[in-house]
Amino acid sequence: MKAKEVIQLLEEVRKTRPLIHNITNTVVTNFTANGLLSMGVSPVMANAPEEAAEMAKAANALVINIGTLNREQVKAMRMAGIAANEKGIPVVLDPVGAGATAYRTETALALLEELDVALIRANAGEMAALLGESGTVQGVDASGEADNSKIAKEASRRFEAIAAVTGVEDAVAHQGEVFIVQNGHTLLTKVTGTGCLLSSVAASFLTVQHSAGAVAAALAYYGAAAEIAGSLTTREGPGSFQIELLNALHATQEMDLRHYIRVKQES
Ligand code: ATP
Ligand code: TZP
Ligand code: MG
Ligand code: MG
Repeated sequence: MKAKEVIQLLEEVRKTRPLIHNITNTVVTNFTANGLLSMGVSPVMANAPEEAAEMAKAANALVINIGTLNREQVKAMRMAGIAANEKGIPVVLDPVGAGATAYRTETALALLEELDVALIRANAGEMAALLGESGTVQGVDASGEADNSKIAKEASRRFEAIAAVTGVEDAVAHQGEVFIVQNGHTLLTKVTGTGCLLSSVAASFLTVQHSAGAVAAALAYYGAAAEIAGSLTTREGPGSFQIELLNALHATQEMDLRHYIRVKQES
């Protein structure tokens, strides 16, 4: 994938300024909202079953994140998901901690069964857990080495959705297409919520183009922003990196992306 394609999609996202409805966890709510604002889109968080469907109807994409789920929130996820499907906007599922407890795995699988999900974005351990493989999740983090491309292809087939498996290299698979995104920075693993924010960034790109390529572009833009932030803060560490990541999501323009984007396509 050429940097030009990433730039075009990013510019389109910024121009249309989509509203992203997030039903997300209590750890990352503020960081997700600030990250989306930084990149130039509008976030809204709405968790109550009383308003979830109405908010989804007003939005351009819905992100369902099971990081700190409870019964009421799951009810809201279902209602919002059904409303989003009716409206035809993309629904993104981030199955945080799937495999760590049965409740998380079962809830994620039930949502995949009930809703038309456009994108599942997870680390390798979570995605493997959804596929019925165990032993690769520690809390909300992936543990050990994994073949992200293989897992993404399998998940995409099984759940009939775009599947993005992130880690050192990210793999995005759908309908025979596989993108490998090589952008990123190790400090992303030292700040909580970087995966959750990424899921919402990917949802923003899906509002302008429903494709695996658009998801790969979102991941490349995000990874490039992380590299820019990392280059400014390697000596300072995760605290400064978190701030610089927001700055880079905001400031990253054509010239930066031309220099950084590394996306391969598998045949
Ligand atoms: P986890 O809960 O395991 O941290 P996550 O949901 O936070 O997973 P990650 O897999 O950490 O999601 O992906 C978030 C971002 O961090 C992605 O852009 C990914 O490419 C990047 N990333 C993750 N690990 C690394 C790494 N070791 N080196 C470079 N980039 C990484
Ligand atoms: N515990 C429950 S949700 C959450 C933690 C630490 C945040 C996970 O964020 P990410 O983006 O998956 O690292
Ligand atoms: Mg992470
Ligand atoms: Mg995560």
